[in-house]
Amino acid sequence: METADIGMIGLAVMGQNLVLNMADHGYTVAVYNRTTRRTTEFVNGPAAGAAVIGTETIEEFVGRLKRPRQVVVMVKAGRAVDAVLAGLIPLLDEGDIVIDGGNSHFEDSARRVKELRDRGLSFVGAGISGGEEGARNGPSIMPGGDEAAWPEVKGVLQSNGTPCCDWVGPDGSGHYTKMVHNGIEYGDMQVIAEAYHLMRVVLGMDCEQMAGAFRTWGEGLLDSYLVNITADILGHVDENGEPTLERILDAAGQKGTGKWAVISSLDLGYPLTLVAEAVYARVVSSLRDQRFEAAELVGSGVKRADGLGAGFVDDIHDALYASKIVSYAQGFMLLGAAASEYGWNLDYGRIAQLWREGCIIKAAFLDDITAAFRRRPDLPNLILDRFFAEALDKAEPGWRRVVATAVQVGLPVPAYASALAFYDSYRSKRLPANLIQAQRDYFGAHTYERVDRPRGEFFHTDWTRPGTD
Ligand code: NBP
Repeated sequence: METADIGMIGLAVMGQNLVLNMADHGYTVAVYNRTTRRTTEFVNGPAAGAAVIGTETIEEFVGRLKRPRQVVVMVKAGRAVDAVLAGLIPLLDEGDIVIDGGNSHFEDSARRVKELRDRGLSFVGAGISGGEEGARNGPSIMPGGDEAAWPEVKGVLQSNGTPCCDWVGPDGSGHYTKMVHNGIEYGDMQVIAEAYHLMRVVLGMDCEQMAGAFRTWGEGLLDSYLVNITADILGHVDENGEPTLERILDAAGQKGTGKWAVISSLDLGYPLTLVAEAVYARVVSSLRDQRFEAAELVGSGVKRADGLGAGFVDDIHDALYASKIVSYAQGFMLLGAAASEYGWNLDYGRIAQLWREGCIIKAAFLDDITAAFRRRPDLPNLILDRFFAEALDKAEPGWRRVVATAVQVGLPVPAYASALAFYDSYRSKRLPANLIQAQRDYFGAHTYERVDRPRGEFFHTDWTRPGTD
């Protein structure tokens, strides 16, 4: 009976494409899906003629795998993964390896690493990005968990020929990195959407003109997958020759990984403000009926601004680029905070390279991030790197003009504005937090430190009796 090098559980869009990719690279893959019809259709359809073995039961599936077994699980994150593991684990033997390639929460992955280790098995939580196209032709893969498994699974995970898969670290660090990637993806999409909104409303550009602007940007500093697909989207016309984009309802969906990143940032006490704004912008967009009611009641003040020349398109470019730098600076800060909290030793320059190809946030810009971390591996924030400091300095005038103009005409730019607020806060020697401390001390005797005393000495004032400390 023919045996397989590796097994895949879960044959929805990601599982199917990963199987075809592995088969292209010389691996024989056994496949299993809860609903057998999906397996049959896949084996007789897209996988016909490929080295793919369809199985109908989990027992048959496990029996077809070479030992030590390697099983990739590609099902919906959460309970489905636990359900699959509950059926799979009792059939496995010591030394077998399970790779969860779905968008699992990093805490679930950390738990599963321990659970499988206790049973003599290895668990790898591997975040995979790139969607259907990436899965088929070479995704970005962020594996973490039981490091002993890495030499065993490295071959197949890196087989798609891209450098965008390397070991991240222990526990749930692979899925944490994927979560931050997804948060950054939310941010990248929002900063692009704000540029489109400004061009469309404030400058009155049509889709063809906007497509041209994005196409030009995609050849420069903003060279990235998302900017390039935005040019394609803007250039797409329907059967009547009308822009397809204009027909799409302006209410954005989400699956939750951006929210997870923001929750983690709050838990760790680190700012991820641009991603948070991007998540909330989707939420506000989805409140469409309320937006209409409010527009009727108080009016929608957005208007085209006069007197803005072609230079304003360059300003928008600079606002986008600067905001993107801030977003990545915050994302890498968060990775650093997680590494300290969970005891991971992460190579940030390498993580930037994992995102360089194969994933949704792939961009030339990631090479600059790798270079910054190669210059200083413990860089606390990209803004402290000379290259990015200079880039922000150069972009700042246009960035400010864009935010100021948007505020004046009433067009929301939450990502650009919050990024600018973070940039201004982060480089402030003095913030108004002294007043916040005084208020806290006034109403709650929370005490405060003083500028003229060493850190760690705490003072309390009786604020109702002037002249006392
Ligand atoms: P889905 O996330 O849509 O999940 C569908 C798969 O999960 C099917 O194979 C389904 O089996 C299986 N499944 C479910 Br639902 N509940 C199950 C259970 N209790 N036991 C066993 N199997 C169960 O698939 P996908 O879009 O291919 O994504 C797979 C993973 O990859 C997810 O974690 C996703 O977040 C992640 N991801 C997706 C993308 C993307 O672009 N789609 C990109 C990157 C990562 P059935 O056929 O019997 O219902």
